[in-house]
Amino acid sequence: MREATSYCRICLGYCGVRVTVDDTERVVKVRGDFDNPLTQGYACIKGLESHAFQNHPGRVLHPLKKVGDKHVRIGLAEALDEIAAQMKAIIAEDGPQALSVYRGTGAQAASTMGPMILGFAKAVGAQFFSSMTIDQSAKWVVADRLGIWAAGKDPFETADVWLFAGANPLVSVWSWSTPVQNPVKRIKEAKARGTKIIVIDPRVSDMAKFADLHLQITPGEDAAVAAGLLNIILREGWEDKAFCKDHVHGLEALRAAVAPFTPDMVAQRAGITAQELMTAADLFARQAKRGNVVTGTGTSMAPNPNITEHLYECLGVVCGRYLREGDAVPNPGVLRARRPRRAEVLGPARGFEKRPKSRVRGTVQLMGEASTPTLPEEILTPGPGRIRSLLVSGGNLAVALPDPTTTTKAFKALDLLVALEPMMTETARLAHYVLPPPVMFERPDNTWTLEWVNLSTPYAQYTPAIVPPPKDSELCFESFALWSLCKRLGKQIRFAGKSLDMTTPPSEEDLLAMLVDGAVPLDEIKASPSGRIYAPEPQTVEGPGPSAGRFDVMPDDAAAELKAVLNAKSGTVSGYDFRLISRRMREVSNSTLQDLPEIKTRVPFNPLCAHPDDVARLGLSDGARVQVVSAHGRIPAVIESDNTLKRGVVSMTHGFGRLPDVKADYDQVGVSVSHLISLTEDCEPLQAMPRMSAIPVRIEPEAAR
Ligand SMILES: Nc1nc2c(c(=O)[nH]1)N[C@H]1C(S)=C(S)[C@@H](COP(=O)(O)OP(=O)(O)OC[C@H]3O[C@@H](n4cnc5c(=O)[nH]c(N)nc54)[C@H](O)[C@@H]3O)O[C@H]1N2
Ligand SMILES: Nc1nc2c(c(=O)[nH]1)N[C@H]1C(S)=C(S)[C@@H](COP(=O)(O)OP(=O)(O)OC[C@H]3O[C@@H](n4cnc5c(=O)[nH]c(N)nc54)[C@H](O)[C@@H]3O)O[C@H]1N2
Ligand code: SF4
Ligand SMILES: [Mo]
Repeated sequence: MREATSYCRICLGYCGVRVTVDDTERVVKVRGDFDNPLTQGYACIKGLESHAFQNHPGRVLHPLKKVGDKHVRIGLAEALDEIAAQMKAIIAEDGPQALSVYRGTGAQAASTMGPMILGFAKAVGAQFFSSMTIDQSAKWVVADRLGIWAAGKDPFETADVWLFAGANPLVSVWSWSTPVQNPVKRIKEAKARGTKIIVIDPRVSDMAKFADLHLQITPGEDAAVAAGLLNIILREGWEDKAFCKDHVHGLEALRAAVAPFTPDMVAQRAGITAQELMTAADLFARQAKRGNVVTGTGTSMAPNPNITEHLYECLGVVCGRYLREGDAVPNPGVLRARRPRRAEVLGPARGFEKRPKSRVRGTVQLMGEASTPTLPEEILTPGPGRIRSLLVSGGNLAVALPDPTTTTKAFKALDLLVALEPMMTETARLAHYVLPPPVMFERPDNTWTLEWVNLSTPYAQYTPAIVPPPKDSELCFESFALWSLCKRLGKQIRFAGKSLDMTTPPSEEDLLAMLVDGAVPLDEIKASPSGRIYAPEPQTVEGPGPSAGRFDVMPDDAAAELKAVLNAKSGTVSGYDFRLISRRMREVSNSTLQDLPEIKTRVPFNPLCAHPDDVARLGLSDGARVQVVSAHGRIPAVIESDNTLKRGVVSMTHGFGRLPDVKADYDQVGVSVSHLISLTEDCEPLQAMPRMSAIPVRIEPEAAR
């Protein structure tokens, strides 16, 4: 037995861990690393059980090829030859646009994966999809329409106030601008500093339990709530007038557009009191001088995500809640080179208008990516440009997408489906080839991804591979598979801004080293196995440059969307008296980890949670079997009382269940909520984001059928 130091990469908490390895070089135990200066011993159940993921009997240990209904072993080189030959044939017949790739959330488990997949797509000319456009695509729309503050938002660490809307980072351990490493500790520290926390969530979420003010709103009414907050702020004159004068365009148009959203009207729509809304506006804009808003999947999956996100962002804009000239940059960069931070707006690029639109629904590309919810339609719609091949890395798209019936049909219609995937997931089951990579403790890595996404502390960690791949396995890094396919296709792949040598495959260590261009040499980072908080040369925010732009707070398209919100009928839809909301569970990560023994004992399936009064109103009791019915589908569920929910709201976690054509018992594996969701109806028109929260449903007792 020996112990080694590493960090968990299941989510972006990147918790430092100590890993026990037995004499056969198997990881047998994982615990939090108290020497890690950032996460200080914290690790959640997922990380503590990650050895069971690595040692899972269902893990794929050899490349597989689908022959008939079965997957059989194939040598890696042979598999790569066959995949490349098929890609080549498809390109010859239909052009490279008939190829596509999808990067899932598993890409955060390996820093090299994301840039390599992008490099592959660019090299071969394949269409690029990612989980971002089935997750929080509204954020990209808003960056493109409203603009971005180049220096970044006010840091959480120095904020007087923070508003969380539709985000629960204490469970998701994910956020765009809040530190999430050891998140409960971070929130407690913030509260001790006097930071006021406002939470907008239909549920008394884990985050809401720490809130100074919680608006327990009716799901799907965030646009009205955010408009209502802006209306109060602008009416009372609580905006930062100097900031608006220098950096904002369209303030009067915004003022006029939000004016109809009076406190009484919003209160009625959102099921809160006018006083609560006014208190929130006062706390955010008048009492506090610094601090911003962070949204999550609760708002991006509910209806009208683009205007909702726009208005929540505008709260920070009109109050000028950004790093200003002379402010200290919290993390100038450790692994990543420092870049100038300017106190200026990068004006709205509206890039989505300039790029080609999708042939199937005219949906836009965001940041050059095609829209993931349109992928099944892209595959199933005949004609030039039809997608015939899909390579999935770090994703379980067959489960992640709405409407598993259509999605499965589409994936079966592909000429070529390749999964770079360690587990026999539902997507892997459909794949023509499965190429398994080494998992977490079998691979070296560094915290580059985290520093790129959101890390407010100048911290870095490197981990070597702690154990070799399992004996007699044939695994390959995603980077190797993608490089090898490019080589076979005669294409040059680029990574970290450089063209890779196409004669000798790059090692994972080479690629990791290529990512690092910061002030601290990689060797120095390697010398602190538990990670280290560095003290880089301080950096301050510079003044604006000559090409500074302005935030556009009410462009015509956003105004039209807000008008539609104003005119929309609120309240329940006839025949569907509940609203089903999305929510994440601590024990699983989307579709992963459900099968681990310890996790199974805790969450064997995904229950339907409802307020106890609603359970009683339905004449049911805990454990009763029900059917959840939407306009799109029906699923079985077991009901569970949960007094954190607002009355009339039910919640259920996604990522459970099997493919529609696999016989599976709900009690054993749960069920996919995605049967209740349509790929085509009720979608955001711009980027086709489906309505995946605040879904109108009814609950039928099982006996009624
Ligand atoms: N344990 C765990 N962690 C995860 C994941 C996981 O599956 N499990 N998934 C990862 C992924 S892929 C992502 S994108 C992130 C997401 O991270 P978050 O966005 O923080 O996701 P959730 O924890 O589901 O929190 C969403 C909150 O939105 C609320 N909500 C639902 N509908 C509405 C609404 O209409 N309005 C408002 N205001 N709130 C609403 C829900 O009650 C919930 O508290 O988490 C990541 N981390
Ligand atoms: N109904 C409903 N649907 C949803 C959501 C919802 O809230 N409700 N949430 C949406 C969101 S936010 C997202 S991001 C998507 C998630 O969509 P996906 O990212 O497609 O789904 P995951 O289940 O996170 O898949 C991650 C995969 O990565 C694999 N993996 C783990 N480690 C490695 C590794 O080292 N290398 C490789 N190559 N693979 C690895 C895992 O085994 C797993 O299969 O789902 C979306 N779908
Ligand atoms: S919070 Fe849990 S899953 Fe996320 S990195 Fe830490 S231990 Fe891993
Ligand atoms: Mo996500």
